[in-house]
Amino acid sequence: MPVPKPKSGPSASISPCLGYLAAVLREAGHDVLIYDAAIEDLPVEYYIEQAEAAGKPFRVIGITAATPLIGDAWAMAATAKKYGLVTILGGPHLTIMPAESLGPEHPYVDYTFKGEAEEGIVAFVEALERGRKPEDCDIPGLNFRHGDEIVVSPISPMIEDLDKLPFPAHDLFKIDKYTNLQPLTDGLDPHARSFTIITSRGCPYKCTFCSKPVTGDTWRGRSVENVIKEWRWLVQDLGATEIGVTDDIWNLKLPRAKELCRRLIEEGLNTVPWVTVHGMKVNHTDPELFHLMKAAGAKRVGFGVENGDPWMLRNIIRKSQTLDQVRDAFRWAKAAGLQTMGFFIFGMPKETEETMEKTIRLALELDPDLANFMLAAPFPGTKMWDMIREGGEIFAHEWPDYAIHEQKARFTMHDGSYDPDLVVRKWREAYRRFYLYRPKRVWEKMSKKSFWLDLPHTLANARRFFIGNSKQLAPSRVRPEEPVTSVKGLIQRML
Ligand code: B12
Ligand code: SF4
Repeated sequence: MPVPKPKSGPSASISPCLGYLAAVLREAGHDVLIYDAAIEDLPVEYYIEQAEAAGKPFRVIGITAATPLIGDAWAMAATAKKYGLVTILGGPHLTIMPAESLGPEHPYVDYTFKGEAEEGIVAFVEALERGRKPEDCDIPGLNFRHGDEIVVSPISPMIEDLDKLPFPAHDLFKIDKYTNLQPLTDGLDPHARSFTIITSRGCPYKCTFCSKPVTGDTWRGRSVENVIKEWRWLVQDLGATEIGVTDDIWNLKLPRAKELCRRLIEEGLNTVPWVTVHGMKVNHTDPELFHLMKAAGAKRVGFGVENGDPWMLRNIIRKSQTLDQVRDAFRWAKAAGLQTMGFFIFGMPKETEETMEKTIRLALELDPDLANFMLAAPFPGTKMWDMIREGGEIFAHEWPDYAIHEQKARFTMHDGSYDPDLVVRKWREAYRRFYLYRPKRVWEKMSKKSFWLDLPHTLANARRFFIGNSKQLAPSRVRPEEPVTSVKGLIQRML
């Protein structure tokens, strides 16, 4: 097939699930190709046809998807089906909604998988190899059609001893394409070779916006030695220049977190900067941890702050942390010389102008290097989804509406306590007040070389954050919008 003109892929981070699944399959003797649509220049057909031409056609395609990307997963499965591949979908969305993708509108999906699949995927592929139907092989987590019925099996058991797993197949990723862990890392190094590492799985907390069926209620940590071994591979053999720790909560056990830092220092692995991509839990920190992290090479730490109102934190978000703990963590991290990121959520149920104002003020007070204000999204499988289904209405009807930067008011509540348009306005105001209305911050940003190198991207982001478009308002407030065609126009609109 003709080779399409390469597109320049956006920066993205290595997906641990693809790495782990590829690793166990490779260990079991299978040939594996990792295709990460986020960075690939060529469509998946190209690789399928190339393998066919080489006389080693692929037989199975496994596709992973979080909720906002499920439509892309369906499209890829449909493409692969045209070439006769067996298609299986797994990942967060399938763990929560295993049956949806097996409905009659998705005939190209053969199987879905619920839960962790390091054991299941190997059993699945081996069944096919032996000419057996995987559905006859009693594979926990595997879901399939049986006549007109959809059979959903119990979730695959969580892997207790993570040290038994091979390291993710980091070497199978096109690492030159992963130059930036994700937008939130703000281009620590625009030419980085950015790897990710996951030192633990799961989280015992129960935040209401979090997809708990995916993370599980328990925490399983890898041993420090096992983590160090993988870290050494990344730094010494694969030339990592930036590492993202992507655990849900890597610092749950404070002594273990400190031990990991000490070992990184002892091993001389502290030369490569690392960041906690997904945030640390503030109530499992102390000043010593941050000093050790700094000495161990950490550059930037993120914290889930979520809201500035103690009642919201306790009763609606159920974050199990206090504002004092938030303040302490930021103070200690800054004192240790670490850059900080704060994650804030706007528009949880019961949110009012006053609670959102408190969130903005808290962000200004904490003054992290990066603040990320997110609009609350009621993902299926969360407590928040239940709350809104009981007492409100969800506007987001398509799964892509749940994506990170789709700035829409996604729901309202029937008791009249919630104004979705106000939520969107306050959320935009948060960005303006944090990033624009403080001359010192604007100057800091503009004096960095990376700001000018990344200007087109920055302007595109600014336009989305500060202006949005008419479709991004709640249905009751749709207004016509004039296009912004110049920097001057952009600044005028922002102000
Ligand atoms: C790392 C991470 C990221 C990284 C992604 C890195 C990457 N390229 O994959 C970044 C920071 C970019 C990110 C972004 C987002 N994330 Co995120 N992220 C995570 C996190 C913390 C860890 C994921 C992970 O690597 N786990 C370890 C691996 C080994 O487990 P796993 O991914 O679940 O994979 C296992 C199984 O699911 C299964 N499996 C997975 N894929 C497949 C495929 C097949 C074929 C099979 C058979 C099995 C299978 O087997 C795997 C091995 O056991 C999870 C939380 C969590 N604990 O899952 C949230 C999580 C996945 N993210 C979430 C969300 C909401 C997002 C965002 C949408 C953020 C937002 N609010 O808008 C964005 C969008 C991501 C996108 N483009 O789809 C939600 C997803 C909810 C949902 N319903 O989809 C989660 C579950 C967080 C939460 N608890 O709510 N995220
Ligand atoms: S602390 Fe993080 S991972 Fe744990 S439940 Fe809350 S949001 Fe989810």
